[in-house]
Amino acid sequence: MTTSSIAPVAGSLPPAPDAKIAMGWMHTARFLTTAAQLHHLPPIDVPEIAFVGRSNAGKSTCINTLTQQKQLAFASKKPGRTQHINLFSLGKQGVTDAVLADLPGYGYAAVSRSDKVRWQQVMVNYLVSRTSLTGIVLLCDPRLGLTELDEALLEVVRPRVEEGLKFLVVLTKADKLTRAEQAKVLSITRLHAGGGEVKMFSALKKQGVDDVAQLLWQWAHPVRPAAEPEAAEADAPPAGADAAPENSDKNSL
Ligand SMILES: Nc1nc2c(ncn2[C@@H]2O[C@H](COP(=O)(O)OP(=O)(O)OP(=O)(O)O)[C@@H](O)[C@H]2O)c(=O)[nH]1
Ligand SMILES: [Mg+2]
Repeated sequence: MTTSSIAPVAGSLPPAPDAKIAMGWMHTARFLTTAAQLHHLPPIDVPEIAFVGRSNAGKSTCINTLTQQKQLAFASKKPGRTQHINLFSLGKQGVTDAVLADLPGYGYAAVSRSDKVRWQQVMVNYLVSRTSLTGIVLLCDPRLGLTELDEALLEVVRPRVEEGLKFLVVLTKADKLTRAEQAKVLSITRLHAGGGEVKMFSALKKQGVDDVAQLLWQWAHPVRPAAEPEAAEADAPPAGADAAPENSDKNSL
């Protein structure tokens, strides 16, 4: 394991919502679409949060646990279960205000070399160029720690994290570790994540679920900077002029 680190820039996050609000929001998740290629993904105009990590790390299970739905994402004992980018919409009253992306895992030995290379290219392109990508949740089995492949992913996303992309390391399967082991791996991973957020999580014991849900809610509902009075005045349309629509709908879901 190398000692590279990644430190997200401070963003303007709203105060953490009540856990019930965050979990209620998560529970609204519904399947949106699935795609094997980047260009098959629909453009979206709400924050997109991607779950990435080694095969079998627990990405799909984490999504099911957060959304309190047993089979929203395909989880399996067999590594390599998720083979497409699967998108899920979140939002009350059917109004999408965020999207979760479940990505295929990397590092699965039984995959052919050509499939590995193809998937690596899709994933790197996704991480580098997906404009709606607002946050990345890197899932990691704490018994393995951040592996070389995870470190390579950190390098790929580093420039975007430095520009404000949100980043969280979730250490899954915490139920496999004692409390003392959890404390140790948390502090080691925090060092590697260079001060970035790291959280312990167990789908089995429901550990860390509220915490992660609250953080993702914050990512998806950033505080909009208040317009400066002078700038606001200068930008104000002349009396009687029609206000421009706030959003063009060319990128809508
Ligand atoms: N004990 C325990 N097992 C877990 C936990 N989370 C996931 N697992 C198990 O880990 C295995 C892999 O889980 P998945 O959610 O399918 O992993 P994935 O990262 O989506 O895997 P790929 O789709 O292959 O990339 C399954 O057998 C899960 O039941 C957890 O918190 N505790
Ligand atoms: Mg999966």
